[in-house]
Amino acid sequence: MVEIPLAVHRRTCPLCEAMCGLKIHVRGDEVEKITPDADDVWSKGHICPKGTTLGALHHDPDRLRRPVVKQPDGTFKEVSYAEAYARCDELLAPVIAEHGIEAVTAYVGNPLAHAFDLSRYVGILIGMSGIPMIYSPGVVDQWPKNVGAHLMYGGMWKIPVPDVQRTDLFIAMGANPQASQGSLMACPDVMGEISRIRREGGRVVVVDPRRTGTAAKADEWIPIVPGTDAAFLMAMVHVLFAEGLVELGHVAELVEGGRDAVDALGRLAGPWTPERVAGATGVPADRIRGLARELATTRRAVLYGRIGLCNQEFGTLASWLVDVVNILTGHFDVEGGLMFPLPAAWTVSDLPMPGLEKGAPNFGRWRSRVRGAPEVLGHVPVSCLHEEITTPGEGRIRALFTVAGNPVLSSPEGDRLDAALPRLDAMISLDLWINETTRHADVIFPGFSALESPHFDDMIWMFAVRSGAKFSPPVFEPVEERPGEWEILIRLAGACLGTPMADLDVATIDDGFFDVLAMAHGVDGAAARAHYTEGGPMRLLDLQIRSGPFGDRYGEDPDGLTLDKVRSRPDGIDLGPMRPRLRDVLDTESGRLVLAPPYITADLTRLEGRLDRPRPELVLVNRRHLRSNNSWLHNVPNLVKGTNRCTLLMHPEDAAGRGLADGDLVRVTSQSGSIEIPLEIDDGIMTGVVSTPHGWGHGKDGARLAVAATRPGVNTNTLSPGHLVDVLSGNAMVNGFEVTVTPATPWEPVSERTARPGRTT
Ligand SMILES: Nc1nc2c(c(=O)[nH]1)N[C@H]1C(S)=C(S)[C@@H](COP(=O)(O)OP(=O)(O)OC[C@H]3O[C@@H](n4cnc5c(=O)[nH]c(N)nc54)[C@H](O)[C@@H]3O)O[C@H]1N2
Ligand SMILES: Nc1nc2c(c(=O)[nH]1)N[C@H]1C(S)=C(S)[C@@H](COP(=O)(O)OP(=O)(O)OC[C@H]3O[C@@H](n4cnc5c(=O)[nH]c(N)nc54)[C@H](O)[C@@H]3O)O[C@H]1N2
Ligand code: SF4
Ligand SMILES: [Mo]
Repeated sequence: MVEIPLAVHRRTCPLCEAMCGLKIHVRGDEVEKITPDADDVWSKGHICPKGTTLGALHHDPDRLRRPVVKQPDGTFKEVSYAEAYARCDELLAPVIAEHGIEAVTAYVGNPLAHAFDLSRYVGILIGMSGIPMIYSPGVVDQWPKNVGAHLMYGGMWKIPVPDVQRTDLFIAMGANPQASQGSLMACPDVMGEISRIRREGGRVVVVDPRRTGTAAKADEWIPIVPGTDAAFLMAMVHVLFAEGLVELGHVAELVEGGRDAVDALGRLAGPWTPERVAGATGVPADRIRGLARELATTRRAVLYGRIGLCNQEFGTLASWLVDVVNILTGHFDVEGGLMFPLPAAWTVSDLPMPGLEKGAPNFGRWRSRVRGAPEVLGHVPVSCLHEEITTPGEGRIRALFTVAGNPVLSSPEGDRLDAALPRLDAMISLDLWINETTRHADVIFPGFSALESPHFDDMIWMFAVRSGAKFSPPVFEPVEERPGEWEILIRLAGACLGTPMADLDVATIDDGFFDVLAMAHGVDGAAARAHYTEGGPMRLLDLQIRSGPFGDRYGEDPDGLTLDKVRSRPDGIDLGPMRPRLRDVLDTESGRLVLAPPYITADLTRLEGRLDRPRPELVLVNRRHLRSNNSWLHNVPNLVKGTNRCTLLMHPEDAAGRGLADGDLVRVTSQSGSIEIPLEIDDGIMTGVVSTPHGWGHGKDGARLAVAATRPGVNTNTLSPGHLVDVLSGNAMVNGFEVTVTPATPWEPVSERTARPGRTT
């Protein structure tokens, strides 16, 4: 027998911001194993359990390989692309003819940030089709940071990141890199950096209602009452001014309004003494003072805030204050502090959003039809989507595109969206699986598996602690010749304009898109196109690299980067650590940093109201786990085996007070809904706080996720009240809302200890 030779491919894992280099060991068509690539210039051998599952994802029999169309009996049938296109035309035409493009919207999900074809070409779907607005999980994630960046630095994606590799004091609030591997802070092996900081005599502090995996490896855990971080940080600002610790360094000369603006902020912080906030935050006044002093007097130090500070009642205030505290203590735009990364390939997201190019917050330019929610940076809360589908009247949403998303599980009130989706006249999805959301689609177009796709991280380098570039060619050719998702996106845009999908001249539109993006970066598109024999995402990526900050500008700088050069270095190219570049970054109307945008500081009045509000007996916060990725890795046997991770964490005192025991099935109820979930007693969570993971709630009829269905878990977003948002950004407050916990269904023995899958009601 002839032995099939082993091939080892090097590529970057697309699953999270750590961008780990992997070695894919392939024999024939089979992935034998996946190991870390120790030579990867960026990750140097770091990897997590998810990275080793790209083979399982590729081989997953449930993964779609061909388009599917919903049949009258509700099942899906595999069809040719031509048939799928025809069905889309048939579905979209009457909706648009009768109700206009206003009746069409799209939901674009998280994997876009990791997939350069999707994220770039979704711009065509949105821009060309005339769809007036779209929905995304950005408002259950980082919208507060976008608002702050827009107002302070003049661009919603100008988000500074902690230089964690060169700092000696790392204070993390509302972030758990032990699970998430870092967020809006792309760094390989954040936990390794945390060990390094401590080994070298520095300190790591975690401010979180839960003693997370990160807190367990830190020097100190400061428990904080959910939703009170802004008050905690205002008190830190107070201390900095009161004790003469304000020192902005070189940033001082770039602040709009200069010293007066800084002084005005000091006056604003006057009433916010640590004593005043101690009760509400649960953090002793001395500890707030101590931390402010420590941050101010440590030369290389940084305060980092992430999703726990965004997905909460005062998301924008809290996120803004993280930047402010770093700025006031001289830890901004300097080594070891908060800095602005420099990606080698610019991204589409750095283009100004129409209508928001510069100037004052022209938010609230329109409102959602049903709830009247004001638009912020083009978005309204994603929880509006279900009512926009179900509420009759002019402007009702009748057709929906979903691109790489699962809003039934990931959006607040996802259960209501689940009930609303069957009311659509047309639903067309791009996804690799029939998930809880796409099961409602009329047509699903499959993407390629990660191992069938070329890869270059799109937005992630915008948040990377070092500049660099890595390109991974596909490991496998797709079994059949089929169009990339970018092409489907273009064809769908055409269909919205009345051109049958099959007839659309994709190449011409692609050329036009290329030219527009080239022009925005000072390149003559037509001349640049002469360099290529083929269009599509690879051509665009080359443009982005060549006209980027390290690029060769099509020959002007022969030493500059091109995609070919990046490709010739399969272990990646390191382009060095972050450098101070605030002056280049600032793009506000005055060209200066706006320290205290009035739009944001106006919300301090609301925060004051929070201080005296009685604390509910129990509030809910969310968590992530290393072996999970939002909603979509639960079909991988290796990632879901072992103990059930979809549990409610509760402090032993809270459990005892309710007569609950570990493993009991409990009912959690909020003002929005209720779920049943097994209880896990844990002294690592504050009293008065319980925690659930999101992304569970599988096992729904019609979804095709056989493994996930055996361990479905429950959907925590059934509990998330859609109307609870951070008012400045519209970002969902999925953390810190009140819940009650009682024994579940009385007809079941509550003391039974087996972890049972939960149920949604
Ligand atoms: N309660 C609560 N809710 C939350 C959060 C929370 O902390 N708490 N977190 C929020 C956050 S931060 C996020 S980002 C969202 C995530 O919300 P979503 O983006 O809606 O959900 P995902 O689970 O990431 O679903 C991604 C889908 O994309 C598909 N996919 C993967 N790769 C590709 C590809 O290459 N092409 C295509 N077409 N599809 C692909 C997967 O199969 C999966 O179905 O959830 C949010 N929801
Ligand atoms: N393994 C894994 N990795 C992931 C993901 C995943 O699902 N699984 N998702 C990816 C995505 S899309 C994102 S956006 C990132 C998110 O990455 P992170 O921001 O690190 O998110 P989490 O791990 O959820 O940690 C959030 C922490 O905030 C705490 N928290 C909740 N409410 C509050 C509060 O009011 N104040 C404070 N101070 N803390 C609070 C929670 O207890 C939790 O420990 O992770 C990414 N990486
Ligand atoms: S940490 Fe895990 S999921 Fe993230 S890039 Fe690395 S291997 Fe992939
Ligand atoms: Mo996210």
